[in-house]
Amino acid sequence: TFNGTWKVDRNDNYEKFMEQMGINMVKRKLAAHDNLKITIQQDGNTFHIKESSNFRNLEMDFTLGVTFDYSLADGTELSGSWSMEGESMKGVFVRKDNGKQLTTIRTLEGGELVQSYNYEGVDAKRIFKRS
Ligand code: MYR
Repeated sequence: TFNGTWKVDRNDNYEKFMEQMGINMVKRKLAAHDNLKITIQQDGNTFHIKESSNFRNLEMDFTLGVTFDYSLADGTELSGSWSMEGESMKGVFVRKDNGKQLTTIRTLEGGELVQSYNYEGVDAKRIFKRS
C-alpha cells in the first residue's frame, strides 16, 4: 500500500529533468532540496493527497482514471490522471502551456516509494522513505 506519509530522501537525475522542463537554475537548486513530504490516503479508487514542501502546502483528491488539474510549485499547469499498472501507479499528464507529456510512476521498492518521471526523453527519480 502507498498509504502513509513519505519524505523525500534522495533524487536521481532530478536537476537534469528540471532543466528539460525549462526550470531556471536558481529554482532548480531550491527544488532539489524542497523537503517534499507526501501523505497518501487511498480509499478504493479515490486518493486523498497532502503535499508539503518548502514551497507550499496543498491537499487534493483524485480518482483513478479521472482527469484532473495540478500545478507545479513554479505555476506550470498540468492536466492528466493516475491509473494502476499492476502494483504501480502510473500518471500521464500534459503541460497546458506547450502540450508536451510528462509521465510518472510510483512504485514501492524495498520499503521505499520510488517516483520516476519522464519528460521529453529525460528520466529522473525521487526516492521517499516513510516518516
Ligand atoms: C499526487 O499524486 O501527488 C498529486 C498529483 C501529482 C501529479 C503530477 C505529478 C508530476 C509532478 C512532476 C514534478 C516535476 C517538477 C519539475
